[in-house]
Amino acid sequence: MTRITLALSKGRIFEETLPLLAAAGIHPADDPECSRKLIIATNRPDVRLVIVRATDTPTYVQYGAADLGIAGKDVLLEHGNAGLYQPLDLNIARCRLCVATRDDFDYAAAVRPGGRIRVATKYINTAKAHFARKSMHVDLIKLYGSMELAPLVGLADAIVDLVSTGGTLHANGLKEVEEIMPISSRLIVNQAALKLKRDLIQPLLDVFQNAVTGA
Ligand code: PRT
Ligand code: MG
Repeated sequence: MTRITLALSKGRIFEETLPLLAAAGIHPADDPECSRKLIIATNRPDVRLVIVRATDTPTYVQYGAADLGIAGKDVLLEHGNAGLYQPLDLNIARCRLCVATRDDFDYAAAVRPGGRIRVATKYINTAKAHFARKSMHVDLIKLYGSMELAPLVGLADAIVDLVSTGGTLHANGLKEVEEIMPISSRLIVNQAALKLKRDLIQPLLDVFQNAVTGA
């Protein structure tokens, strides 16, 4: 039997994907928030889910360990598009990628062409490109989480991070000084799988497309 594997991260992407799966008649057998299983069966014997770290989703799909996946544009920009077909913006897990500083930092004075700024982020490639467009020198410091701490303890002048409600920035005395881009999650498909398993994958793409456009 031909079978397809969909890679998802638990948390907001899993939660917001459930209605799309339901529209395709696919219902997971376990909830990854409760179960420790990493491979989750569904009501359809030819569809299974694998639960991966959000930043690892493109890697599983690129190598064909998963046929499809759902990942944030933030993650995809850092990963690159090698081996991935990106047919659909699912418009879920929306937020924005921003520059933020301490409330008392003069960002307007810092962002002049030729200026220099120290930025902590997990989005090194995207941040580098952003400040290069502004003709600024940037010293980038790679972090893996809790970026909001960096400006508070003098590790960096600014952070590049995702903002949704703004509550985390506010709680830490930070302010959003620039939006880099809006972010949502995209469906990604392994290019070889799309050719070899088209009869299983294409109907899923069609249902997702209709669910997204409200058709
Ligand atoms: O959490 P973990 O370290 O395991 O991994 P992850 O953060 O990579 O995964 P997850 O599940 O938290 O995020 C998966 C995807 O959801 C991201 O790649 C984004 O595309 C998307 N997304 C949408 C968000 C947010 N909204 C979001 N608000 N990802 C993270 N956040 C964080 C943000 O980094 C900040 O720390 O939430 C905090 C800000 O939220 P507000 O509401 O206080 O502004
Ligand atoms: Mg997170």
